[in-house]
Amino acid sequence: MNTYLSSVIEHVKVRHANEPEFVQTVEEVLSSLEPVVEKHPEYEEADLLGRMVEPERMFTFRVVWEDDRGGFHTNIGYRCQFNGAIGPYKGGLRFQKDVYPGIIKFLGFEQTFKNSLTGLPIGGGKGGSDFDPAGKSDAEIMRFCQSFMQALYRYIGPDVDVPAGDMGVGAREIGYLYGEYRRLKGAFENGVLTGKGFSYGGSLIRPEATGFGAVYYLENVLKHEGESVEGKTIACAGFGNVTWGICKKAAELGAKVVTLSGPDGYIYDPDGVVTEEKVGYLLEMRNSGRNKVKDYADKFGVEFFPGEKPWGREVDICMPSAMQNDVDYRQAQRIIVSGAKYYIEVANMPTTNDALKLLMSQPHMTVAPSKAVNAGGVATSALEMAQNSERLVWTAGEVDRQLRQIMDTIYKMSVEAAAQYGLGYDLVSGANIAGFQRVADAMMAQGVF
Ligand code: 2IT
Repeated sequence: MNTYLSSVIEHVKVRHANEPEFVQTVEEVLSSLEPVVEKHPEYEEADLLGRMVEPERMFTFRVVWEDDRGGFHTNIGYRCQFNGAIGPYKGGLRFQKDVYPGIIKFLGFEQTFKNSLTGLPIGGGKGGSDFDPAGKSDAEIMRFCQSFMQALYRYIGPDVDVPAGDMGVGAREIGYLYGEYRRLKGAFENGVLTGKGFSYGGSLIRPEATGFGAVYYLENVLKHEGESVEGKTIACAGFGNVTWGICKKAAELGAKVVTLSGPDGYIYDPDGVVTEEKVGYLLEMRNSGRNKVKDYADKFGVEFFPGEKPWGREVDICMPSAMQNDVDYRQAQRIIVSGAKYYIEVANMPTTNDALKLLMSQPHMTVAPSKAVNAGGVATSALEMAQNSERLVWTAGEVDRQLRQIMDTIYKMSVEAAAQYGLGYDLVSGANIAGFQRVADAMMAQGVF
């Protein structure tokens, strides 16, 4: 490997030795950039890569909240402002008990490339807390969000850093966070957060956008092979907001999602999660806070596989849409044997690096990377920001049209970037290169810091 690239990776491995997820994403992205770095010696002269792998800044703060019995609890909050070269920092907040700096950094790094791919003016950021929302009452969630924002508000703003939701943070949490921000600032600056409710500046289609965008991207992939979504079977993971959007759009286009998963196992529904009742039930499962996919099996009388993952089920398309490192080497082997032709990442970094390499080496398979496939979510967040700054509300049709166009462009840019560097039809490297290029140009133009 190029000596400059390998020295940057070595530095990251040493400096972030206790943050394996962050090291993993840096290795994956940087190894794609080899032909670019070879062609541009000026990047090494300006230590561009060495600068890109360090967040511009990162805050940690204490978040104390009171439970319903009057007990106090202390969590840690984070906000990582990873790269602001092409726009205000933008990215979600994750509330989950495993959150630690390595998770926030890997998500912030991925977000920088993803946001660049959207073609919109948004830099990369991410935040969250090790707060576990499971089993908390509505009042507890509200007090936690208020306390979290009391610390966060001084670091964010519509032109500075614009958080949104991620795992554990949906419209309810965004509402409480925004209410506290407004109270502290004494101003209706609703462009400070996205994923808001429609009544106070949220965008139509934002709830659906990540899942819809993933299916629009998939349509491009299938078209390339002379196929279409209609009639296809899809294995999904998780049952949250993103999976809900995929089920909804897939059903609309005549395809069916046949698996869902949760921390407790997975379900197999041969008829597909296609009816309004079934798709709607995913929202109920999420709102119940139980975090059990078995509830779906109980309600609709389908099979439940405790403690197992859906990978290896015979389907046309795998869309891991739950969380990072869901598919490891062994799961990837099962997918290959199952005969699935399309591996479309949806969750952020759902595949370990060795599993990703294995899948990409299969001549009968097409692999698409999450930073391109799930970019419709944040792209629609940027459309929400545009509406907020214009003091306008766009129709669902208008937002959906723009979302589709953005996804088509991301696909096309990825294909072209890989071809330009002689890599052939490689959607993974293409997305890394195309996302990198815009941030690199902006950083080179803005001087060394
Ligand atoms: O991973 C992601 O892109 C998100 N969680 C959405 C971020 C956003 O700002 O809408």
